[in-house]
Amino acid sequence: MRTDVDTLLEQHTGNGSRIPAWLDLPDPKGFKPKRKYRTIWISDVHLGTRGCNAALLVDFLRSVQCDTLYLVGDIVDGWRLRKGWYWPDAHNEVVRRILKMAHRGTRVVFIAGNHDEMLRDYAGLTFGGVELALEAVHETVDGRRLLVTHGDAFDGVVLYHKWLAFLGDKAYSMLLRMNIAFNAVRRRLRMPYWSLSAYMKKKVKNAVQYVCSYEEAVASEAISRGFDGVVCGHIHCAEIRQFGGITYYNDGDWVESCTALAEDASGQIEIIDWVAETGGHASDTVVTELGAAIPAEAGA
Ligand SMILES: [Mn+2]
Repeated sequence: MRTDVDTLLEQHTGNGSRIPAWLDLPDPKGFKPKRKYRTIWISDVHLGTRGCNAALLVDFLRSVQCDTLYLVGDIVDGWRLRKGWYWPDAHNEVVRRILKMAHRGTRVVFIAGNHDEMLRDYAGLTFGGVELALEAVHETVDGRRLLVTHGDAFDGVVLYHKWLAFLGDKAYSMLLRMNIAFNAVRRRLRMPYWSLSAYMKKKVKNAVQYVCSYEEAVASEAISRGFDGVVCGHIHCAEIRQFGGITYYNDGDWVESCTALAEDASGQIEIIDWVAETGGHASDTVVTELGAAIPAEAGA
């Protein structure tokens, strides 16, 4: 099926240039001056799933500017896509925005997670300005060395042996589906996004215990390897915590909580909660890099 976006893309790509012309188009109108950061970390976007909050993520990425952007794994959900293709235009818009940031000089490092493990074979290569890697070492402006890793490798060493064993994989998928349906109703009632699943996770005692032992496992790895800190994702739980001499950072996710980590010019790292900052009023439409408005979800 042809869409308006296809037509626009043709107008902007069929000119024989070596790269797509949309990379050089100015940003769509209506976006505020960008907040400047040295570094931004995001993970667990899960493109290719219904749970992905692509509209909020595009809004966030358009609102910031950074020297380095780390994509800390599970950006594309290969596990979901293997079961059947699901790729609304809004998910393309996330990809396009990231490529545009790379084109404009942001260093983009993509660390493969477990849901996009198929990309691990390509570690060491660069696609469209995006460097693929298994892990990375980030040096903050104040000279601290941070290990950047998705963090799924630590599932096995924690108490419950498997992430979300407290509910079981099926029950967790069901909870995420409930979260999508719940928020679809809230949107219709013009109520802001509110994560049911993130709320449940904070309330279930075993989940809280799991998160704690996971954080400890990741932190002890960073200590044994001589780092000053570690940045990871994977458990969809944004956090900054001190373990002895090292700092544990988790950038959260864009399925449940819509959070990122950002380092400012002085080396301070903070959690950005995009639902809290924007009121969670996700738009039904996403403005594309070409200026067209498209539905935020497939079939919306
Ligand atoms: Mn993961």
